[in-house]
Amino acid sequence: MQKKVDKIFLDKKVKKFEFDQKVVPVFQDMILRSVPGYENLIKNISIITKKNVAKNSMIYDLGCSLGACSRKIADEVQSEKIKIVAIDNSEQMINYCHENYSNYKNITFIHEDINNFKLETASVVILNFTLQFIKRDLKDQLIAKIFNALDEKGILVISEKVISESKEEELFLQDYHEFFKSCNGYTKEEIDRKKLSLSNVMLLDNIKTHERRFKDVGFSDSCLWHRSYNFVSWIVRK
Ligand code: GEK
Repeated sequence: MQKKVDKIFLDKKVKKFEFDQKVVPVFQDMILRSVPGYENLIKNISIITKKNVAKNSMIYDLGCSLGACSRKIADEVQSEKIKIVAIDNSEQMINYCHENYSNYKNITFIHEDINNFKLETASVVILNFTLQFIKRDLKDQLIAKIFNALDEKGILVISEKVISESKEEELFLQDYHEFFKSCNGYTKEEIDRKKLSLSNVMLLDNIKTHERRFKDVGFSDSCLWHRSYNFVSWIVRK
């Protein structure tokens, strides 16, 4: 995995954020320095998957970026019987995966919009910080599609940055998150520029809205199993 340092927002010109050729080489550095608990999430998503994957069934990693979840699962489960399908609509991300991870024989990397992709029956579906990039009017139908694709005992593992219900908590957690980023070497200017670049691209909900959506599409229950500041993850059961 490449280890180039993310300097994208040292540039004063701010453009709408895209997962493009500039982001690919710095993506790992960017996500590690921006998402508190990321490594722990990846490790534990592989463990959660190992516990739930059914024999000969499909695992989907939707919005896979550079396939961190998929690769960790393939390493952890170590069975030729599992089939992981990792999908991203960034051509550059998927090209990188094709070029660098062809040794992962049970992962198929696909360039596609997950809103249009037809899912086959699966025992585990992962949305690790992907729903937050899906347009508001498409979020419900994506979660419903995942519900319909999961087998009887299937699970969705979903991680998201969330907003708070109260203004006070929102400011409090934002302050901690920005301090986390500054401790990881980002300047105030870089933090502000990235925030601007992500406005109207990263579309966040609060915890209640997510949990209501899981219920509304038919999931029986959701467990918030991980939280670091305003970054949370659920295991959602059919
Ligand atoms: C990880 N899960 O490292 N269809 C397919 N992919 C999409 C779509 C879409 N409609 N919209 C956005 N993406 C990864 C991290 S990053 C999260 C996920 C972040 C993709 C987008 O191209 C990007 O690669 C990914 O979702 C979100 O565990 O960078 O904060």
